[in-house]
Amino acid sequence: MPEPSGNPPANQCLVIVPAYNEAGSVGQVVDDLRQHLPDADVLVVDDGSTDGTHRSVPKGTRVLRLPFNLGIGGAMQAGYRYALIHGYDTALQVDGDGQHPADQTHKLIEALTSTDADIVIGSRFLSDDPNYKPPAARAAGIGVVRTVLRLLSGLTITDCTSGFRAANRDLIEAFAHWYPEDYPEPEVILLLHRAGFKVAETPVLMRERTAGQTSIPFFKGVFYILKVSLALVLDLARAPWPTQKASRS
Ligand SMILES: Nc1nc2c(ncn2[C@@H]2O[C@H](COP(=O)(O)OP(=O)(O)OP(=O)(O)O)[C@@H](O)[C@H]2O)c(=O)[nH]1
Ligand SMILES: [Mg+2]
Repeated sequence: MPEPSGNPPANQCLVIVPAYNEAGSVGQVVDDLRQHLPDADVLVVDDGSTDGTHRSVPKGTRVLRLPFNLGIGGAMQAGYRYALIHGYDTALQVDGDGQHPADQTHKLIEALTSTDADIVIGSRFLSDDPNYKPPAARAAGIGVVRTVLRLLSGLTITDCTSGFRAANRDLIEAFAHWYPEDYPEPEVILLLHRAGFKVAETPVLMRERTAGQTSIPFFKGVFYILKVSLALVLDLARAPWPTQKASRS
């Protein structure tokens, strides 16, 4: 892809919607985003879907169709690459399965712009929501990853697997060049923290995916926990990434 050029528009926000076989939900996700964030642009990253996801995206919405399935990390990196090239200042991540209500996006943006955080993560565990609780096995798995992350970094991020996030321009630049693969969300937190970036959380409401299949059934969930925990330990051996914040400012 070409490097950024020209004079990009200032103060713009891109909502990146990763979608893999989300034909049943992505249309509503985009409509809701347009209603609640009329000034933001929306980019659906169709990650090699085989169910015609791109045809369910409302007309006039940007769609980046990847020729084959890269996985969530590759899909996110592609979205951030788009954000960098087109000069966006803020990027939001909103899943294409309907779990992240558009009316909660303001909380992320507010937390990002009113604090010194470089990335804000929407946490379902910080909000007292009578209508939605993640399944017990999923909550327990997230608890294990949270504990590993805390032991390795000292950081407590309650919803460390949440993909509902807002990132600033520095991180758009960093993520455009590299993003962890496979189950990337907890690794991103550890790597950013080690590099001196500020990771914050804010309470949000979430809900069940509105259509489609979970990608993490029980046994895959156990594998996920082991794999992510090992990846986090190995990340301690990496050079801090992205380029340390102190040397950028
Ligand atoms: N699973 C999976 N999701 C992808 C991929 N590429 C993009 N995505 C999107 O990434 C988002 C998060 O994936 P989900 O499968 O919803 O993961 P999750 O929210 O942790 O788990 P459940 O919603 O409970 O299944 C969704 O919008 C997916 O459509 C991929 O290769 N695999
Ligand atoms: Mg989901």
